[in-house]
Amino acid sequence: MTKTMNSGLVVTRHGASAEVLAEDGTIWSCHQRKSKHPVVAGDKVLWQQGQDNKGIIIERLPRKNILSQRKDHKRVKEIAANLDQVVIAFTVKPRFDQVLIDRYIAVAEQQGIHPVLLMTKLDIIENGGADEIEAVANIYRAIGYPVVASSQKREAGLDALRDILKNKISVLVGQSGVGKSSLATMLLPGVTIETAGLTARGDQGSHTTSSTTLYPLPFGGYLVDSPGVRDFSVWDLEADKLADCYIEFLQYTDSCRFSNCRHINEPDCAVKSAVARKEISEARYNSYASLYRALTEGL
Ligand SMILES: Nc1nc2c(ncn2[C@@H]2O[C@H](COP(=O)(O)OP(=O)(O)OP(=O)(O)O)[C@@H](O)[C@H]2O)c(=O)[nH]1
Ligand SMILES: [Mg+2]
Ligand SMILES: [Zn+2]
Repeated sequence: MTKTMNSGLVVTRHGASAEVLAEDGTIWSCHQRKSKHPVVAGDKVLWQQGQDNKGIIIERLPRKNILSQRKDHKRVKEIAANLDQVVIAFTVKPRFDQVLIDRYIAVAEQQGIHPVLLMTKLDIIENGGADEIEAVANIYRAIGYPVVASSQKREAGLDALRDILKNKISVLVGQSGVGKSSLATMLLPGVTIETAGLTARGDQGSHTTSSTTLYPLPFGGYLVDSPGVRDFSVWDLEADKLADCYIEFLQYTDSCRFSNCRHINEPDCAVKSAVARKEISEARYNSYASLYRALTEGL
């Protein structure tokens, strides 16, 4: 007797086994053979029932996109697949890092995934740093990216977040400790994701969330919570496509003197002129230049 082939959505993976959400809403622990393409949260798969109430992943279906980080020259770490949105969480504590935001945006744009910015811990921001962080938020609003301000502690910004996440597949990313899992827990009745205070993490600021996991949202759509990053100097990006990922540069790039202008030190660069006229944010341009150098120097 041939076994029925089922379709499913990968919830999380640990080594050779993955949790798969079946169409009837049940979750199956499935084995994946080594020879097959490894799956990550968000992957669509075909699977069959095996022994011991477990499943076997037969095939990973083609991906719409994949969010990944390059660990070094050889290794790429895949985070999640088939995403509509990357929700980039940022705040003043543990540390504000605009270049990290721009790296996530660039990776998302390169994969055709919509970036959304999520300011967290508003209650802390209001005690210091509010003006600077609001100025940063306005840079992204001006480019056209949605920015949601939130506080898990005050339960603020949750309706705006629900509106953005509704009926979409979104992944929460950002530095470790910005409060991703805390907010995800607020949106998921009956689910508690482990979170930890910054002091409990020690000097190294260890990650609390250790695996990337997909959760069905009660109002429609899915949210993937991922372990935060501390620092990633290298990303899975192509240097010569980087300018295309800075969407506010696009209206200028055709006017550069050289058609292959890198917008670094070429004469008559329309992007740099726009920065001088303050039509492009200097902070965004600087992050472009530093990321371009990092990618070409192979750091
Ligand atoms: N004051 C305040 N603290 C918050 C808020 N949101 C989260 N925290 C605290 O920040 C700390 C880190 O929160 P987590 O949700 O574990 O952070 P995370 O981004 O998931 O961290 P990783 O899993 O390591 O990536 C916890 O102590 C939370 O209680 C907030 O809105 N206000
Ligand atoms: Mg977490
Ligand atoms: Zn140029």
